[in-house]
Amino acid sequence: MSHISPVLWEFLTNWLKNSPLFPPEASTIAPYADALYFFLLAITVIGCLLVGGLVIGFSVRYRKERSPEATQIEGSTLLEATWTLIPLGLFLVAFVWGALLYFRIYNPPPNAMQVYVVGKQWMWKAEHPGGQHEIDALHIPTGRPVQVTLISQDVFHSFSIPAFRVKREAIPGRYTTVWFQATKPGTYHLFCTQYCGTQHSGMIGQIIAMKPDDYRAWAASSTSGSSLAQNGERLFASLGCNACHTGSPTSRGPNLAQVYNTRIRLQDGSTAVADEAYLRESILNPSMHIPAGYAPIMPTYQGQISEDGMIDLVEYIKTLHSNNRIQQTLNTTQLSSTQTNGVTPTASGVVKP
Ligand code: HEC
Ligand SMILES: [Cu+2]
Repeated sequence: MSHISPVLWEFLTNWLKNSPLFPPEASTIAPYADALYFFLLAITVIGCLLVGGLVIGFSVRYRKERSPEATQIEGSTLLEATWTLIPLGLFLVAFVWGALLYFRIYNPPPNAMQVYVVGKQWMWKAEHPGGQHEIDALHIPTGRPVQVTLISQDVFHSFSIPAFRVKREAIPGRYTTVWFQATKPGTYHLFCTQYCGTQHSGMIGQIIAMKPDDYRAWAASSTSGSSLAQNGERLFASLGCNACHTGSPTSRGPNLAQVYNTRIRLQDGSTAVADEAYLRESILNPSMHIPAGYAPIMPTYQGQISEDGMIDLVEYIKTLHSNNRIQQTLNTTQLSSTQTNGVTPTASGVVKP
């Protein structure tokens, strides 16, 4: 490695980055992912040249005419230690470097803007808390961390944005998340990178990264008129959830206000954190975790609520007097509440029989 001067290194990596082989580096994580990638690429190329060069060099140098008698060597501790310790060092560097990058990629900043994306054969449906819905497209502001919560409505899909160097599986029945921060305005590819049926190759879309002002203008002009939480509130009423979750101390179901992200004490003595997954499970499979002090009387809503509807409900429960993350939802909700005047959207999200 030390043989490669920084200038040559710079030249080579820049040349590769500008070649059509490489997607643009358009997120904060991209240069870090590429640095590790180039390091691995360099080690591979150098290792390959070294071994190949030695094989050829030794074959010429010790060819039969010059050394008819091969000498048997019974091992050399120095040589063996060298070829063990150098690769060990290189692998450990790759491991530590990779682990640090992994934590960076997997830990979203707490102030990340929230977006939901539902994968289904064969499209991506994006839903912003402010009520903007998009198909095969996702508008985001630059310079701000965005956390995408993914779920699939049917089979496994994979949400991949090469220009941001991020990719995460969209799994049926489970929320997964991925975050990124776009650095350059532009339109980037969104791919499904998990074979998901005959039209898998058509499951593509666009990520439109916009300057914050442009994004705000887009969000204001594209809202459906009601936020996810407002949709959720309507769904909550139309499904009769409020019959048991009235919020009063005598109500049959637990109070859902401020329940989000708190630790719930369960009947069996264990505890669980009421995150998105817990809320989703509680609605689809209420008997799975029963909070202490309540009878297991809640009916299951399995098969009655679409994934979009689930997101609305979860988003509603999240914003029920919760001080956590409410700010972001408010930010986007305010945008839409100015548009709501006179519009009476109907409850969606219920699976029609
Ligand atoms: C028949 C009364 C009843 C209805 C209707 C009902 N629930 Fe429940 N709910 C309960 C009870 C009782 C519990 C606690 C015991 C359990 O989980 O089974 C509960 C638990 C929950 C929890 C977990 C709360 C916690 O603190 O752990 C959530 C979330 C929830 N319900 C949401 C809903 C939603 C959303 C609906 C409508 C789609 C709904 N419930 C309809 C009675 C009801
Ligand atoms: Cu797919």
